[in-house]
Formats: sequence, C-alpha cells, structure tokens
Amino acid sequence: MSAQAGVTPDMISTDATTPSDVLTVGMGQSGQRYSSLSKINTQTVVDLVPAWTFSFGDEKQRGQETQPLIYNGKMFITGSYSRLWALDVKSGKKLWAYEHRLPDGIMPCCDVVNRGAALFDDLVIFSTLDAHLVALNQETGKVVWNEKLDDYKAGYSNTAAPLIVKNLIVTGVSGGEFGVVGRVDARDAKTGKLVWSRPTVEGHMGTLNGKDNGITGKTNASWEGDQYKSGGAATWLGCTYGADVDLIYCGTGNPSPWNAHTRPGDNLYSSSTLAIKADTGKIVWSYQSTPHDSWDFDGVNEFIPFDMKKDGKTIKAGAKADRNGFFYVLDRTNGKLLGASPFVSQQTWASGVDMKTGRPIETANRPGDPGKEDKGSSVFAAPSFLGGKNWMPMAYSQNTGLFYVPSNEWGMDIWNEPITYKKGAAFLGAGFTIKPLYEDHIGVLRAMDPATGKIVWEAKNGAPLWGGVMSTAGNLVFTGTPEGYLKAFDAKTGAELWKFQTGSGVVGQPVTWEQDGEQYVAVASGWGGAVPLWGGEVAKKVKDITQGGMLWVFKLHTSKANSVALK
Ligand SMILES: [Ca+2]
Ligand SMILES: [Ca+2]
Repeated sequence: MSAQAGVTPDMISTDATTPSDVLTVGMGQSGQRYSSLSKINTQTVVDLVPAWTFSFGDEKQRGQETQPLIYNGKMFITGSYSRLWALDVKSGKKLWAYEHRLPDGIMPCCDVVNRGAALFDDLVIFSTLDAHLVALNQETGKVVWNEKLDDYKAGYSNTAAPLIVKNLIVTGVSGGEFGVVGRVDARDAKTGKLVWSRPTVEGHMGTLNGKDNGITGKTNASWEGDQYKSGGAATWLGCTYGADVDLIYCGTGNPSPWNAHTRPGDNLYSSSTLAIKADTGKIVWSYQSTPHDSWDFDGVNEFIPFDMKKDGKTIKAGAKADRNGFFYVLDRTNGKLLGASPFVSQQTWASGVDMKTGRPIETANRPGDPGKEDKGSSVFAAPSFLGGKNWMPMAYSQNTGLFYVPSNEWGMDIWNEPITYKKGAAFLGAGFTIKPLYEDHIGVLRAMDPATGKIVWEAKNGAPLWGGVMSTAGNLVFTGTPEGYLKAFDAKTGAELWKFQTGSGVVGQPVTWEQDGEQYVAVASGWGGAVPLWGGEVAKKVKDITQGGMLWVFKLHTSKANSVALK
C-alpha cells in the first residue's frame, strides 16, 4: 500500500459532485459531463481567457480526442500515438512524459487517437494502439503493470478511456473493421489481472476468475455456421456505469463484415447497448438499435444514466444518441424502450422505431447483394456510416434536463462486394462515398429533450463536429469545432456566447474544475480522427485545416470575477 491512500472507489463514484478534481473521463461514471460549477456562466463567460498552454511536441500530431484528468495538483493527459503526460495543474509545467513504444503494423481504423486515461489509487492507466493496457505511477510515470488486451496483428487496438467500477478497470476492444470478436474485460485495477471477460458476439464463452462463465446468448441463434467467429461487435468506445443499479453499459459496433448479405440473422449483440452486472460479468439486458446492420451503424455511443422527469414521475432512464440517427431513451434497470426520435434531419433507412417491438421500421434502403448481381447495387443512405453522431460524447445538464448532442448531417453512396475473412485484413465487403447533405453546414449541436424527443435548439457548424460536449450549472454548453474554436453556448437558448481560436481543430473533450477559488476550463486542440481518413467528399472540405497538439486552459481574467462586477 502506498503512504497516501490515492484515488479510492468512493472518490470515483462521487467524482461528478466533487468539482475540485476530475477523476474520470465523462466527469463521473455515468458520463453526464455536467459540472455544478457556475462562476463561469452566461454573464461572465465573455471574460474567459487563456491561463496556460501545453504543447504535445515533436512531429507526432494527428487527432487529439483526449480528456484531461485532474487530481492532487496534477493534470494527466493522453495524446495521439499512445502518449501520456503529467503536468503541474497550476502552471502547466511538464512533470513527466510516457511514450508507449508502438510496433510497426498496428491497425487503428480511424487515426492514432487516444480518448483519455483512468485514475485508481496511485496509478494512471490508459489503453494503447497496440491493444495493451498500461498502468503508470502518478508521481514518477514509471510503468507499474502492462497487460496485453489482444493481438494487434489480428486488427485489435484500443483508444477508449478505461472505466473504473469499484476495484475493477473495465475496457473494450477496437477492431470491428478487421473481423475481431468484441468483448468487455474487467481487471483488478491494482494489478491488471483479468477478473472477467464477456464476449459481445453471440456464441462465445465468457470467463470469470479463469473459469467458464456461460456463453453469450446462444450459439447460432442469430448467426449461421462459423460466422460468429469473426463477428465484430467491437466495444471500441468503452462503457459507462449506473451505480444505483450496479450495471455497466457498453455499446457494440457493427457486425463483421459490413456486407450483411454474407451473414443472415440479427447478428447479436452487434450494434447494441449491453447492461452487464459488474460483479459477475453476465449480461442483464440488451437492446439492439440496428438489427442485421448493413450501414456500419456501430451502436457504440455512450449510454448515459439520468433521472427523467415525465408526467410528474421520476424515471430511472438512460439515453443514447445512436450512430443510426435515433435518440433512444431506455429504462436503465431493464432496457425497456421509452422513446426513440430522430436527432438528424434525414434518415433514409428507417421511418421510425416500433415502440412495441423496439425494432426499427425499415425502408428499402439496404445495398444490393453482390452474390446475386455483377456488383451489389448502390444505394444512397443517410446518416452516413460516420454517423448522426460518432464517438464524440454528448452531455446532459441537470439544470435544464436536456442532452446536448454533437451531430452531423451527411449521407453516403454504399454498395456491397464479395469478401472472405483473412486475419489482419480489412473485413468490409463494402464500398462507399460520403457526401454532405447541405452546402453550408455538416455539424449541428442539438439540444434534445429526452422526455419529449423534441429538438429544443440547434447551432449549425460548417465542418463536421468531432469533439466532446460539456454542460455546466453556469448554464453553459462547451464544445469545439474543426475550424479551431472552443465555443460556449447558452444551455437554454443555444446562443453562442464565447469562442476562442486554438490554432488547430478541436476534437477533444472539454472539462472544468475549481482550484484556489477559481473555475478553470481545459480542452485539447489538434485536428484529426476519422473524417480526414474516411470522409470522401467531406474530407476535401476540411483538407485545409492544420494539425496540432496543444492543451489550452482557461479561466476568468479577474480572480474575483463575478457577474455583478463585470457588468
Ligand atoms: Ca470530481
Ligand atoms: Ca464500424
């Protein structure tokens, strides 16, 4: 045991309500990204100015999708290419740096990003592009343990922030474009040793303490033959946790390959939300948003527990803005569908969701079968596979009761091609071209009312939004843009109140905390991610955005600032 207790499970479970630190990615295990701080508010935000900055340095730039953590006078921040730094949180001075040695031949599908670390006891723990999980000492940056999640040569990687639940560290895996088998792993956070593993493709055996722990679903119930052995359902965006019901919520990606004609059935548990019991690694409930997916509608988006006020009642709910364009509200105790409404302007593939069966009401919008024609017929589908929303996390405000969704308006031509599985090779069986739906904008920040499914306000953006969102009790919503701005909006009206040009595209996740009586806001700047790599005609639109790698920290320009003095 270390002399200082370090970060305890209790501190993790109350992180969302302790504004002097940020111990978790998502600003709490539920991932609401809501802060009770209000010194920076709709009145004072005009006076937000830089306090210090930190350059990630050298020639390794690309996408910076990270979220800083703040604890015990230090900031811990990850960067592209599996790097991690500890900084003095008051000055920005670098205390130590860790650069993971990456082998040649790693296969991240969607840029060399990292989405943040986890804190536990005296450790800071993060995932790497070669599918390892590395724990470093918070004081020294020295490696304490290093566990292999899986074989990067088979297409596995990991970019999501790990989740701490009690004494466990919970991770998923990336690799859905390479025919991996998705799963959720829980390890002893202190030692890194595996406790349980739960595959997310139906038919695979789970484990608990090294012993068989039951098959996921039932073999061949929703897959034919051996297809489940390369079935995808990658858990590449990690998980959230509902402490009151002791359930870990994990989203799963597309079934593999993309060409759905090769794999009859619903292909459980792809494109789904899974609720897994923290202590047993058993699936308690599941909800599949896109059965038998044909469009790469990964269902990985964060499922955020919240208490919904409706008809005078408080409901234990959870919400998810799915890549397929629907905003889902489920009962977080049992997965029952409570609402599903579009948060994008066009959905060609489904006209709605059947509230009785929970299944989408499909239109005829699947690409053709290349086994039956010379080439599978192409269809135009919206959203595109980059999604009505992609990885970038939304925020919930306990003040307004609204969710703030970073959405995008784009479609795609998509067609299927023959494909067979080969270890370590792309496993798509599809071709595509992404197209904007509108001339003047792709990104739209939208405020959604979960009780009604209605869009309350929206703020359009030229380039696709690709950064996380944060809301505060100061009635502000913060998010970044590829054009380089960190912006603050009025949480009630959507009015843009403040923006700051950071010098590169902002695709990071903003945070806020309080120290020495002042409120701070931080975000990483550094353009990249999937859009420049996969974006087709959209990539051309953003080709002039420069890369970067910089952390920006802001505070109000007078230490005693308050709305009265500044007005
Ligand atoms: Ca906290
Ligand atoms: Ca995918």
